[in-house]
Amino acid sequence: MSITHFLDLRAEFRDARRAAAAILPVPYDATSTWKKGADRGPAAILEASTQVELYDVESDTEPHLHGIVTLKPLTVDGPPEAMADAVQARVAGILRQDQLPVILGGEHSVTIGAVRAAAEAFPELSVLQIDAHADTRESYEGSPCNHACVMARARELCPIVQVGIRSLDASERPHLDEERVFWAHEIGDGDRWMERAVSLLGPQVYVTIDVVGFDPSLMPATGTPEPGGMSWQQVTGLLGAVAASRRVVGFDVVELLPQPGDHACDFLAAKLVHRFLAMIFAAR
Ligand SMILES: [Mn+2]
Repeated sequence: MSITHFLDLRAEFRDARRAAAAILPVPYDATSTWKKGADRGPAAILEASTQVELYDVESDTEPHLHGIVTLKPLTVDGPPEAMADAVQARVAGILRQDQLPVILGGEHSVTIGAVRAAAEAFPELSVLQIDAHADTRESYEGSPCNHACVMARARELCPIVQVGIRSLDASERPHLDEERVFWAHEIGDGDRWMERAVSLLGPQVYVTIDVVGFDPSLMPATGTPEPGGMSWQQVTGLLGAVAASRRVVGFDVVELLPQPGDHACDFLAAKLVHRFLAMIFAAR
């Protein structure tokens, strides 16, 4: 099976031995609750990435010059626990090679293994989540590794910061550290919330971006779109502030549910990966 390389890079820029970043597609969708299809997300992002300009305007850089390798998709036929173990092993391998892991979901549960690997490699890790849902249920539909439990698992390992949140179960709220939750309805246009969010993060940061964090006017292509979400400027502004002042040790983009006939959302997700890589490399 031929694979689509992120940004359709020429061989010299996707040499595994020299790449600074490794893209790991994880087309997994077993526990999603409503609309299925997040398993088609990674392929859609890679396909759209072939149309993203290599030059990043805002940073005035070309992130692909650092080398970006696209790995073979990690496919797991099994429960989310098995998938989390498989992702953890693959991400640990990427980190051992001193590469920045970029995981393309798949449903949000793919983050669990990646955070475990990052927490093992980086003792001062924090996790920044951009999402609409708190994802802090202790267990859901019989599994502690369900997509609705991602941040409950992450907060067992390290400090977390949650941004864009606007949907959760009443039972989750008492267990949230509200100092570290940036509700969508309280995020303004200024930078103050952003500075406070970044200040709560430790020196090493793993970032998980559930595309439902964006407003559905911008990103309708996700399983449970929630109105009142974040803008492109808010999300990339926050990511830029994190990249500039913290060491980003890995990130993921999850829960894209590609819609036939709509390529804008696929492109947004691909561009988001490219922009974040540009900001991370520019800060090094
Ligand atoms: Mn989520």
